Amino acid sequence: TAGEVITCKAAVAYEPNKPLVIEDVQVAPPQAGEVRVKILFTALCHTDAYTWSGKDPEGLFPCILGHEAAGIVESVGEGVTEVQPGDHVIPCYQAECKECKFCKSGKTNLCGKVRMATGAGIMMNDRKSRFSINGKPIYHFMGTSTFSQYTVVHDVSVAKVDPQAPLDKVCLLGCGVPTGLGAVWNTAKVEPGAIVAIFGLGTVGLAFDIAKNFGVTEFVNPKDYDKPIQQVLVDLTDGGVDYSFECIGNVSVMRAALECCHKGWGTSVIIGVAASGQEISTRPFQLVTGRVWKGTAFGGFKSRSQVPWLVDKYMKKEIKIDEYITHNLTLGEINKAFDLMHEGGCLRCVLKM
Ligand code: NAD
Ligand code: AHE
Ligand code: ZN
Repeated sequence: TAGEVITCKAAVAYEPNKPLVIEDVQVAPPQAGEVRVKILFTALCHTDAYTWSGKDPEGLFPCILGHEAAGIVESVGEGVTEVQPGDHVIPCYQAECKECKFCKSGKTNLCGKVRMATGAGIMMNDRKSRFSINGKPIYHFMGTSTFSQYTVVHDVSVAKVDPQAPLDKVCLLGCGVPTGLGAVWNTAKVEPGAIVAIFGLGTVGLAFDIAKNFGVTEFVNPKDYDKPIQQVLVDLTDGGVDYSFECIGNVSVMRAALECCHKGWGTSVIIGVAASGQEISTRPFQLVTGRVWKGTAFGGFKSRSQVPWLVDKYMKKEIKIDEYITHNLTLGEINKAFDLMHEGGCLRCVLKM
């Protein structure tokens, strides 16, 4: 089928918040610098729900959402050298070209090469989509669009991984798990013994028993107190936490996460994605007195270089993935999977394509 249009099933978001529709979509062959991937498993991340909600300024409709997945290369376009048909891969919404100003800086994992295109739902080469239904284009999403049995990605947006790795598990290394791990290891650089506060135990620990398996020792419910949560935490920790992480996308919680940090050194990392128009605020005095406010995308990991390394770590049982997967459904059940996310009834749900 290389060089030919493939017709396959995909979940199409036609309008904000309207149920996704499973459609037969046409997926064009990969052009120069592009890779067509047969997606075998995809998980759902809250960011998919966020864009679907219509609050993402980069959200475009109709589109094919999805960015946490794993699959096998079906065919490659001209000039693609780093992957070939049959390779097992994880699509990477955060690209890594190794030659742009960002990649060469050594200071960030953000890559500039295809960012304009991935934000505009198109491919760099001809500024068009590779997805269509009866000739009508459907936008890409985050350069990945994994809610489709076949997708086309830029070659700088795909990581080749160990073919022995179970794709129904390592698909989570496309977003959620690296983001949490990297926020701790790369962005905050948390040291052993540090006091850490996590706001939003969603995928990373919704149920108390589950969070305990991940090493959480105390659970504080803001609703159990009259004082603001930042004050509660400062009192509980002799002046504040060493590190805090906001994993919700709520700007008032972001403020609390900064303000519960210890004077002089406490660092707060923003992971949650907040809607268009939302802004963060605090008294500048919070920063003057040594607190640090940071953010992270994909946990600061360089995607193509480090996703294969994370897969190897999982294979050596040095990082957990299985524990995050609470549900397994099929592509046809995708709306049910989003319902589960919104009801808070799951951590990650993996869909078999
Ligand atoms: P999730 O839905 O699994 O988890 C969110 C959790 O926050 C839920 O358990 C929810 O109950 C909890 N929550 C909501 N409001 C709360 C409040 N006021 N106080 C305390 N808890 C609250 O979502 P997820 O997939 O883990 O993603 C979390 C956030 O991180 C989202 O905003 C997502 O878009 C973002 N995200 C960012 C990156 C990045 O690279 N920066 C990567 C992945 C996800
Ligand atoms: N279009 C959104 C951007 C949302 C956002 O910040 N995305 C994160 C990844 S979330 C993954 O679940 C990210 O990588 N940001 C860096 C980038 O280049 O997009 C908005 O709100 O505008
Ligand atoms: Zn995500």
